Amino acid sequence: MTKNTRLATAVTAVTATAATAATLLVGGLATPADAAVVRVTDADDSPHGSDLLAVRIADGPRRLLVTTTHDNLRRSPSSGSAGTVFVDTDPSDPGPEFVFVGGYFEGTDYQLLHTDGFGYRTWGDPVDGPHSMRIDYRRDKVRMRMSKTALDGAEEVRIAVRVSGTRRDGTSRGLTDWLDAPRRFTPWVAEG
Ligand SMILES: [Ca+2]
Ligand SMILES: [Ca+2]
Repeated sequence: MTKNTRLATAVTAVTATAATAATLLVGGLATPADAAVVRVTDADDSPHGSDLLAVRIADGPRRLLVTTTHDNLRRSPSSGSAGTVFVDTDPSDPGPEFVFVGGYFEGTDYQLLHTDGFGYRTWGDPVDGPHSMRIDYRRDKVRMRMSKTALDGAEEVRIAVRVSGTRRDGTSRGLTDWLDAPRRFTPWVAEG
């Protein structure tokens, strides 16, 4: 069994479990039943409320939903909490093709951009396609939603996630938290 086959088997197993769980949640379904779902957890390893604890990817034929769970999200701008989701849609082109950036406190905005890599200098024009971000302060969750039109119709994706925050004195050193490790992508997820 090749590495990719093992990975595909694991992802399929997760999808099957998610489908079973989804059938139990009658009403109020946030995820279409035809979306492939993958969950990844991250350690309680940042002293800041933005600390990333889990990421859920739901990849369907019409949209990609990325839901992140944090330690404690606050409305106050003093938290400085923000997140960046790098989306890789093309295995033949190294690095991410899209980047979704958003502030996690009240009054901030979000944007989906084209990119040619992880660094700010490689970020390009805003994407002309439906996307949105919603913050649930009670459950400490952020949901980023990208239509497949916006993602150039990508049929499989993988993501890397980085969050950050600031202290009361405005400093932010040591408060950056990546999913798993810096610039590390999740396994590829093929749309359900
Ligand atoms: Ca973390
Ligand atoms: Ca790529």
